[in-house]
Amino acid sequence: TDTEPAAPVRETAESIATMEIRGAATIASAAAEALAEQAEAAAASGETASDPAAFRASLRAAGRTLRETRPTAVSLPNALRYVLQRMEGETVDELRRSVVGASDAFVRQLDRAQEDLGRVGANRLADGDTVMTHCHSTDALACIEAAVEQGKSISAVVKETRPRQQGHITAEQLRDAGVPVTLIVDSAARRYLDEVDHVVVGADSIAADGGVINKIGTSGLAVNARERGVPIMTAAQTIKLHPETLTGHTVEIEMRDESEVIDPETRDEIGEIDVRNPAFDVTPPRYMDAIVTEQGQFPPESIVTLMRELFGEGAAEPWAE
Ligand code: RUB
Repeated sequence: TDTEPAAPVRETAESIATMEIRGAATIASAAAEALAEQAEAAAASGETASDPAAFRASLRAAGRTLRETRPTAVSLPNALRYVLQRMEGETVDELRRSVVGASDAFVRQLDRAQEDLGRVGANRLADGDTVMTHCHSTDALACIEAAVEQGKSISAVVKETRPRQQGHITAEQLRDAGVPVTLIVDSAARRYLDEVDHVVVGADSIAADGGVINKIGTSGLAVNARERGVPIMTAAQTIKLHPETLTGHTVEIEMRDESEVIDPETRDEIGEIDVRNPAFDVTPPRYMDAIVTEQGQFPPESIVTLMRELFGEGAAEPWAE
């Protein structure tokens, strides 16, 4: 019953795995778009064009290929779930239209949610504030950009975020938004917290207990921010809520290759050591002041109520064979 996904799906999956496409929201919309491309390809080719069951199987196979790219950002399976649960129809053409329609609707909702969330988060920022950022989060940037659009003057201290230096992307985007940026190495964060009014980060997943899963280093930053008395917020659309954690599952933390940490050319000179490269960590809810979503802001400990509302019936895996 398995079908090889069409080329655009394989390309998107490869780009997610290699982090050419990265960040939880961006991964989610790329995955939804890839399913629409699979639907178009399957409706136009060979056996699937005239066989609704084969068409459905090819969409599920595409879902599995996309699901297997990276494990931590729950926005990816949430995107696949959204689109595949709306796949319906008797004929291949009906099925195709339902998938393409659901994919479009998902991407539109994602954009709208980010805008709404930005306005909510901007309310936490005051004119003249300096914010500190970690990694590159489009949800976190939406809050800062909305504050700037409201006429507030905001400046930023941007952590470079080893090993992949996503902080450079954040620095560039903030600069483009007219925000004065100071770039620092990660280990300088505590020193500069004294000059900062707010820490703003994103999330790859939010657990039912309010734990925030985000780029490695977020939890240390949160502990330091608390110690310095600097408020810290997570900007995360509700597609970052991790449904399986409602029933006690933990979120898998991606371990990436050691070549991101240590240059393979000089690796041999150091000889026999272990290198570990976890991409994410968990910030306990007590170190996070607020989770900002498109549905308002929540103390982390109360996010479970919103999760039950949104995923009360549990999370099916519509991509399963
Ligand atoms: C990105 C990261 C971001 C979240 C949120 O990690 O940790 O903070 O994904 O981003 P990576 P967004 O670079 O390893 O993908 O708000 O854009 O969804």
